[in-house]
Formats: sequence, structure tokens, C-alpha cells
Amino acid sequence: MRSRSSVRSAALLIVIAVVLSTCDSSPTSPNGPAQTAIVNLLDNNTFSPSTVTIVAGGTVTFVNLGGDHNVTANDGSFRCANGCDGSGGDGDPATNAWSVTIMFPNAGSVPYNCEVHVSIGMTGTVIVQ
Ligand SMILES: [Cu+2]
Repeated sequence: MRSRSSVRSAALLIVIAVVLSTCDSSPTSPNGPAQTAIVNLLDNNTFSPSTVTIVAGGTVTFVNLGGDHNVTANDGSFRCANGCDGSGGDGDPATNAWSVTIMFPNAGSVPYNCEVHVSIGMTGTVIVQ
């Protein structure tokens, strides 16, 4: 027969397990890749983080926090800064505090760069699952 304290311990463990399982706010949790991600463009000429993983149909928002930057797919599928070329915006590199949200419909790996700083390694990758 179980003592009262062992029943209480078991109940406490269950509570701890439930709390831990509901506190996971990681963007790539065991529930799968995120619907959205944010990539900051920094004045040290990097994308941060340089690799993000989202679901197919998810979006990435690129935010210029400083510097003369744009975000251009290596395969030419998008070129954006103050909006995107071909959809009413202007993908030319710009120094203002622009942000742009791009949807990635297809699974795969999408490498991109900043045209101004690609030669010094300002590149990134969106992994779409
Ligand atoms: Cu740049």
C-alpha cells in the first residue's frame, strides 16, 4: 500500500512534468519548425541569426537595424529592402529602418545575401521544411 507522501511525490512530479512541457517557447520545439522567424540585419554587416528554419508557407521578416543593406535570394527569386522588386517595392540597398516579410511556399534551402556586403560574407539561409 502506498504511503500518503509517495502519492504526494507522484502528484508533484506530474505537475512539474506538465509545467515543463507547456513552458517550451523555443521556436524550433519538438512541435516542429516555426511558422515565422525574424532575421535582423546588423551594422556589423551580418544577418542575425544567419540560419532560420520555418515550415513551408511560413514567413521570415527581415529587419534592418543599421547599415546599407538589402536581402537578395541567390537564385534571384526575391530582392527586397523597402519592399521587393516586382511587387511594388524597391529592393535597392537602403540605410533606413526598413523591414520586409517574405513568404516561403516550398520546402528546401534558400540561400540569400546582401548585395552590398556579400563579398565580406553577409549571407544567410532560410531552411524551409
Ligand atoms: Cu549589407
